[in-house]
Amino acid sequence: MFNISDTICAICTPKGTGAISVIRISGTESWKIGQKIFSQTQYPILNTQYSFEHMYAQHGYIKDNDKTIDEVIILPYKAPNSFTTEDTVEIFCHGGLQVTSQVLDLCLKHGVRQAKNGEFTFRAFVNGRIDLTEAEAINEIISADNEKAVSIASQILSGSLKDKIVGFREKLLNLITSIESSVEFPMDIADMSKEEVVANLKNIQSEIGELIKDSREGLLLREGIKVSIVGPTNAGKSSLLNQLLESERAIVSDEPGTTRDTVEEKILIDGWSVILVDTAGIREKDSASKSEKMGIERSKQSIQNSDIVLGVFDLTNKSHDQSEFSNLIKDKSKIIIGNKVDLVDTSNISKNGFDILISAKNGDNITQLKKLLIEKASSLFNTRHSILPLEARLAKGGNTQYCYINQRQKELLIQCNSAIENSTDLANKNISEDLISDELKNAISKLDEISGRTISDEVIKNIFAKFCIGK
Ligand SMILES: Nc1nc2c(ncn2[C@@H]2O[C@H](COP(=O)(O)OP(=O)(O)OP(=O)(O)O)[C@@H](O)[C@H]2O)c(=O)[nH]1
Ligand SMILES: [Mg+2]
Repeated sequence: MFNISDTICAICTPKGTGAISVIRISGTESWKIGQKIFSQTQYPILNTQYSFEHMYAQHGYIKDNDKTIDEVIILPYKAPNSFTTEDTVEIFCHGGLQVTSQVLDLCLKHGVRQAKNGEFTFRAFVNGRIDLTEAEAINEIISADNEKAVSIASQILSGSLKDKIVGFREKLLNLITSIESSVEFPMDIADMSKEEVVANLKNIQSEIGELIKDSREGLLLREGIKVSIVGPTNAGKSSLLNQLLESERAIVSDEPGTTRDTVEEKILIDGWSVILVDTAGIREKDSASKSEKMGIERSKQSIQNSDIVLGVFDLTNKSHDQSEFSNLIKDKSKIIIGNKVDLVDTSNISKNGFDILISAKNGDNITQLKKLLIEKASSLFNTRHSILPLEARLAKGGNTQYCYINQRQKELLIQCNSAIENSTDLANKNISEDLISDELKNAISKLDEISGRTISDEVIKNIFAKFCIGK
């Protein structure tokens, strides 16, 4: 797939102008090439003799023979103490498009190959510095668009998932050893009874089951919590969307039925990624036009697809009846909002049935609404671990680490658990130990695909293709 004996190089910083750009060279030839193209600044006072040293930054010039290309800082790393575990050189040059590509071209001229997407991380993986879960976490950190997604990925990068997978693997291997030795030495006292084997398998299965169950939460944190703004026409839904976004994103008008299609926007509230969906007002279909009816159908669909519903009602409109909506949103986590509080005398309003009274027009109580929304969002999570502060997590019997698996890992864990289930069935039916241990080996092979211990080139290619060049 990738030739790992070549020396490779790439620009590691984003394309464009900036204060500095970083060019990384990795492989056996990297120090030799670095030394060829770099000339150290002469410091007469220090009178130093220049040579490359691990993690010792030097100031100087990148030169193509006598022609100076740029003034730079160069930083060599000696194998195995680098990102890739190979000899590596990083050049910090000025961040112009032209100058950066000239430095890169000079490296290429000296026989280095341009790195492909994710090739540096791939080397860190094949050279055993990180496993595949950690490689995937690096890419997640780079692409994360909210604080929570970064925090999940950093936990995994620090080995939280790797440790779990290694733990499951060890337990399954021990069981295989125990089962196989009872076949080879049947007269010996088996170190585990059939009941014990089954109980152990059930434990592993349930630990894996927890990881699978919690993956939904990871998705909410990574991709954002879907919040639909629904209610009767003219209640102020689009005004609320605009108020939350702090921009005039949706059309607001006093004409009922203004919003026809759903309008979706992502915002960050307190480090949470929230996908807000403004919907068409729901009213009797008889009074709605054909396109509005289609919009109403979409609103209903949006309610089904959302994690939280904001039900908006106009406090000045007596016909805004919440009961009509109660069926539509009964199974949903929701906040019922009385809007246009600026137009009513609050002493005459019964707060009954409303969680909060706001003015979407002038922003009254919007900060409190955001707080309520975050409380609702937090309640979607398993209090045992997740995003709670460490102390709260420990108080609930959770642990210091949490990890949310991605879709690829989830599919493999489901397959792993079904192989464990099969082996439990076989054990319960007293079917041959060989078949039981074959199923357990199959379960281990799924764990090995997660960590990358054994995995097809095709899957590796797909994973690293998602990385950018230079990573
Ligand atoms: N005074 C006052 N007027 C508001 C408030 N919120 C919305 N309005 C007004 O109510 C009218 C309807 O507002 P929209 O935000 O378009 O209502 P909507 O629920 O999106 O309406 P549809 O898209 O037709 O379903 C507009 O004239 C807004 O200016 C509020 O809090 N106070
Ligand atoms: Mg609207």
